[in-house]
Parts: sequence; structure tokens; C-alpha cells
Amino acid sequence: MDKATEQTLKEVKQLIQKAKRICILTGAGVSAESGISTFREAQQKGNEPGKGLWSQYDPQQLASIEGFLKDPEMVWQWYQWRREVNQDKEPNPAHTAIAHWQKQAKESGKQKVTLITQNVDGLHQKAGSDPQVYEVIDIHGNIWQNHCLQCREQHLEDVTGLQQVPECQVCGGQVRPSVVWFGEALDEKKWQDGETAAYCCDLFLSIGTSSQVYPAAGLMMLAKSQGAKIVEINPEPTQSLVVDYQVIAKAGKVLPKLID
Ligand code: BJW
Ligand code: ZN
Repeated sequence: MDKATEQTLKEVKQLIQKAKRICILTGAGVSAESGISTFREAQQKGNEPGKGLWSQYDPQQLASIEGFLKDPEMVWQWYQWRREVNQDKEPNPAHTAIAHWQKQAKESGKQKVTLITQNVDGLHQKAGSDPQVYEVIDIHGNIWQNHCLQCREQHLEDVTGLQQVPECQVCGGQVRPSVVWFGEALDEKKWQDGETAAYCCDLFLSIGTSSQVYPAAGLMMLAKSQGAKIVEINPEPTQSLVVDYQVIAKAGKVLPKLID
């Protein structure tokens, strides 16, 4: 690690120690070190090299309501494939450090740490950021859950290996993954909780996200408008103008150092 990064880390560590209300926004980069392709990387490479079938499709087209309506089977199979790829993946030191921080903050009562994740892979939860215990908001949903497109009934049955779109037993509609696609509104309660956390925080950490997808990307601006310090952790820094501290490094490398 170079001198400049070491210095930034030192300053960010001090900010972390002083902060009372922390809001963390994570993106796909946090799961990269667990072996899950980031969204835009997948877009460039066509998911994973050698994964023939999907290399000809654009994830941005598939992760949309238009994509599903046009070819439900193909989109369903894409999610089935991603679930298969994700099922053996484990949290990495970035997930663990955040979970540890949430636990420590709750026990000491000295800090409030809200985690907002755009990731649907469930790895934060697997690392111990349990939404039943801590403030954890999965604003883009969860790839492991399904619901009916038509009546929104949750479908809890095991769909492992199922290649055809399941039919809703209540209304006969199509069952889909419970994730937020392009063009869809985010869950109102989750979004309100996320906005409140960003609005009230004194320190905002943006970790492993390209900050290109709205409304999530707007949370950083909201925090800044209320005087919060903004820290970004990303090996490829974004162009965001509101960032106060840029930690140009992998999340799994630096988060355990920042939070101990
Ligand atoms: C590392 C690392 C390491 C690598 N350590 N870092 C305003 C302006 C312009 C457009 C819009 C706007 N408002 C809305 C829109 C439209 C659209 C949008 O934002 N489009 C943009 C592309 C321009 N937004 C929407 O449609 C949203 N809905 C909406 O606004 O609805 C309005 C409405 C209201 C009322 C009624 C109806 C509608 C919904 C957005 C949903 C996004 N869904 C997805 C798919 C989820 C399901 C799935 O996974 O299949 O969410 S898209 C995809 O992008 C996914 C991600 O959560 C999201 C964000 O991506 P993320 O996490 O930032 O990943 P990457 O790949 O972009 O970046 C990874 C980063 O990690 C990189 O920077 C790397 O360098 C870094 N990295 N290794 C740390 N080791
Ligand atoms: Zn239904």
C-alpha cells in the first residue's frame, strides 16, 4: 500500500472513531473478493468468460421488467444460473468487518451503524449482518426469494434446478425473483429507512459501488447535503464530486484495518 493510501486510511480511521451515526452503502464490489462478478464487469465480459450461453446477453437488459415480459423463461434461467453460481460463495473480510462493526456498535451503544446494501446475494446477512438484530436494508431485494409478478404473493417453495418459470398457485401468474429491476420502484419502507439513515448520519461510507444506479447513488448526495463526511472505498475511484476521502483499495483489504 502506498504512502498516500496509508495516510488516508489513518484519517478515515479517526473519522470512524469519532462518528456517532454511520451510514454504509455497499455495492457489488464488496462481494468481488468472494468470487461474485460485479454488475458492470459482467456486462463488459458477458458474465464470466466461458459461460457461453449468457455471454451474448446484457445483464442490464435481463434485469428489467421489459426483459422479463419479453422472455420470462430466459430471465428466470439467468437467475437460476446466478443462484447456482452464488450458492457456495462465502463472505469475505469486508462483509465480516462490517458485521463485526455493527455488533460492536450495538453492544457499546456508542454508535449507530446502518448498512444499506444494493447487493442481492445475501453475503452480508451470512456474515452476521442480521436484519432482525441490526439495521440492514437490502434495497434491491434478495436473489434467494421469489414472488408472483401479478398478485405479489411470496413464494417460499424450493425452486432449485427448476428451469421453467413457476406458476403462482394463488392467481396463476408468473413467479419471479424478489429483486428490484430497472424501471421498478424500490420498496417504499426500505427506501424511506435508507433515506433517513443517509439524512441523519455524520459519516457516510460508499463501498464497492460504481454509484451509477439511482436512486441508491443519490444517498451520498443526501448525506453530504446534511454535512456528513463522505468516504469512498473502491480500487477504481468514481467521478463523484461529493467524496471527501477516497480510499483507492479493495474493500476486503482495508475494512479490517479500519474497523478493529
Ligand atoms: C470493488 C472491488 C473490491 C471491484 N472492493 N470495490 C436518475 C438518473 C438517471 C437514471 C435514473 C435516475 N433514476 C432512476 C433511473 C433509472 C435507473 C438507473 O439508475 N439507471 C442508471 C443505469 C442510469 N434506476 C432504476 O430504474 C431504479 N428504479 C427507479 O428509479 O424507479 C423509479 C420509479 C418510481 C416509481 C414507480 C416506478 C419507477 C431501480 C434500480 C434497480 C437496480 N437493480 C439492479 C439489479 C438487481 C437484481 C440483480 O442483481 O439482478 O441492481 S441493477 C445493478 O446495479 C444491481 C446493483 O445493485 C446496481 C448497482 O451496481 P453496483 O453495486 O454499483 O455494481 P457495479 O458493477 O456497477 O460496480 C461495482 C464497483 O465495485 C465498481 O466501481 C468496481 O470498481 C468496484 N470494485 N472490486 C471494492 N474488491
Ligand atoms: Zn399470484
